Amino acid sequence: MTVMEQRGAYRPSPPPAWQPRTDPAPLLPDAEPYRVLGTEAAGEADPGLLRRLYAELVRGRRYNAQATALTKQGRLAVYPSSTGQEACEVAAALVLQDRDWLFPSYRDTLAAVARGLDPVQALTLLRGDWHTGYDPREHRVAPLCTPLATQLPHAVGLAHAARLKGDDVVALAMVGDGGSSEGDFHEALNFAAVWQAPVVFLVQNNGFAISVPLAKQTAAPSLAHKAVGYGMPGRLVDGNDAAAVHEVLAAAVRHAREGGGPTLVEAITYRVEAHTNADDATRYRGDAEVETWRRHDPITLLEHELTTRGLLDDDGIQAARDAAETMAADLRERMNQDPALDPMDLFAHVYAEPTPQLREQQAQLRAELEAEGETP
Ligand SMILES: Cc1ncc(C[n+]2csc(CCOP(=O)(O)OP(=O)(O)O)c2C)c(N)n1
Repeated sequence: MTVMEQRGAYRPSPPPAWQPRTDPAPLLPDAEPYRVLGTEAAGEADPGLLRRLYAELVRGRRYNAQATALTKQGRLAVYPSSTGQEACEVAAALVLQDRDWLFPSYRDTLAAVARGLDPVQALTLLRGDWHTGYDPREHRVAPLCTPLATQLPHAVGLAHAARLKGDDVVALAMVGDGGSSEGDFHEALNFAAVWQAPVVFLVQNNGFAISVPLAKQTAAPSLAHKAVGYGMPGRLVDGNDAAAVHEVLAAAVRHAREGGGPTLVEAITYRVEAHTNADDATRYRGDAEVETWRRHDPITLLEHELTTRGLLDDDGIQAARDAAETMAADLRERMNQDPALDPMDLFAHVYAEPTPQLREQQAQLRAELEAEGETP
C-alpha cells in the first residue's frame, strides 16, 4: 500500500474526553474583601465575641507599643510590630481550639500571646536570649518563624499526620504577602490540597515585603486567587475588620475540621509602622498612604461599631485600656530584669546524641567557666 493509500484510510477521531477535575467557580474569591463592621452582617455578630475581640485588640496594640519601646531601651534586639494588623493576629488566635496548632511567622507575636503564651516568653527569641523561648507543645504554638514560609510545610505535615492518626486537630499557618512568593508556600499549598489536610493558610497582605510593594512580586489578580491553582478555596477579607476576619477564619477552620480540606485566606491589611525598628519606611512609601490606612484602623472600626450599637461605653473602653496598661507594666518590669542564662545550654537540644566535636567544645566551655569561678 502506498503512503497516500495509507493516509486515505486514516479517519480522524475526536480527542479523548476532557473536563476540569473540579469546578473552579466555587474556589474563586469574591471580587471584594468580605466586611462585617458597618454592614448589616454586624447585627448578627455575637456581642460577647465583639467585646472580646475589642479587648484583645487594645491589649495587642499596647503590647506592640511596649515591645517597640523596649527596642529603644536596648532590652529587645528587634521587634517586627503588627500595629495596624491586630485584627488578623487576634482573630487567628481566637478561632482555634486548645487542641489545634498555630504556626506563626516572626511578625505574629501577638497571635501567640492572644493564644495564651506568656508575653515575656514570646519575646525571648527577639531578645536574642535563647532559641524559641517557650515550649511549643504547651500552647500548641510552633516557633515564631524567621525564614520566610518554612512554617507552612511544617503546618501541613502536622495536620496531615494528625489526620492519619485520627486526631481532631486543625493547623492555622500565618504568612506575609512576601512569603507567598517562596517555594515553600507553593509546596505547602500543593500538598495540603492533594492530601486534603486540615490546614488554614492566612496571608496577611500588609502591602510590603520590607521595601518591596506587592505589585513588584506578583501579577496575580489577588493572592487569594492563587488558591484555585492548587484546588482549594481562596477567600478575601478586610484584614482590619476583626469581626470579618474572625468569621472567615472560623468558617475555614470548621471546613478543615469537617474533612473539607485546606483554605487560603488573604487578609487585606497594612503595616502602619516600619518593617522593624531597624527599618526606615519613609524611604519607600509616602505619609498620605499611611494616613489613609490609619483612618481604616482595626480598633477604631470595632470601637465605632460597638459604641454606636450600645455594646460599649466609656467605662468599657477605659477598662480595656487599663487592662492593657497593666499587661504593659508587667511586661516592662519583667523585660527590665536581666535573664539568668546558663552558657552550657548552648549545647542542649542540638542533637539527641552530641557529636564528638560538640562534646569537646562543651568540655572546653565548662573548663573556662570553672576557671572563672562560675559554676556551670
Ligand atoms: C527565606 C528568607 N528569605 C529572605 C528573608 C529576609 N526577609 C525577612 S522579612 C522579609 C520580607 C517579608 O515580607 P512579608 O512576607 O510580606 O512579611 P511582613 O514582614 O510584611 O510581615 C524578607 C525578605 C527571610 N527572612 N527568609
